[in-house]
Amino acid sequence: MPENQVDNFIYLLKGTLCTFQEILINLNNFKMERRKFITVIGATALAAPVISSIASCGPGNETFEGHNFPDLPYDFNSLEPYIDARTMELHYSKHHKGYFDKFIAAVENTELIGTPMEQIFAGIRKHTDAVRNNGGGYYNHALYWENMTPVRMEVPSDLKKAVEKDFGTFDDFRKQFSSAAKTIFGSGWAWLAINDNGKLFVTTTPNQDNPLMDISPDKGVPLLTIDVWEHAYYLKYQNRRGEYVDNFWNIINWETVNKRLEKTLK
Ligand code: MN3
Repeated sequence: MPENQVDNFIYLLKGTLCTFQEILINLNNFKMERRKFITVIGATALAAPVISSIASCGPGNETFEGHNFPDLPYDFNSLEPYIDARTMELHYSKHHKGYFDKFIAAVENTELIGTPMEQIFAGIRKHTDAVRNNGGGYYNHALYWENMTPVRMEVPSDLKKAVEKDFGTFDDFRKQFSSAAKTIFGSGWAWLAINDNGKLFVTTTPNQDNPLMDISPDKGVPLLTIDVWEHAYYLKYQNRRGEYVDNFWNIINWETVNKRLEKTLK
């Protein structure tokens, strides 16, 4: 029989679809949750998310007081031929997961573990480089996966109108966004965002920064983003970043972009 509650927990989970090894890996990833679980075992409010997180056993669904490693909303090969499956697999499972794990390690045992990302970014100048870089990497990639789709979409009319109001024509916006993405020096992100006055604008950020950060010269709420770090495209496109950026327009999830806009206008 199991000797303590953790062993008992593992023992009970042995019957799930996960292998025993996967459970151990997941438990290791959930060090903080496990401590809480032991402390409050029986308190279903906290135990339920832990159980559901561990029981899922795949990438995604890892939850730390509001910070979760999101599921990829489609398969690795779904964005082909524009983004290849191997790039997607490495980008999501290694790069994005790495940022998430390092972010959790940086905020574990601090008040930031329970703080929404937007709030952390609003005061990012007070925090460490580990929080800034890994928190940005965790958050930005989640937006990026969400704003892509294998299904070709039309731009919803409300979004189109909003873009035309601030950029003249949709094509002008497209040129500005593409040009920004193509000309970032080194690694970074291009954004369509909306500022406090409700004006849409295109901007870029270096490294893993984003427009929500207080150190960003152009502050706003992100609506659309493209990752132009080489790891996002190099396997397929090598040095041809421009081709990757041009192809990005085939896989933009305009419904998601429109929903983000609606949310900011509420
Ligand atoms: Mn990336």
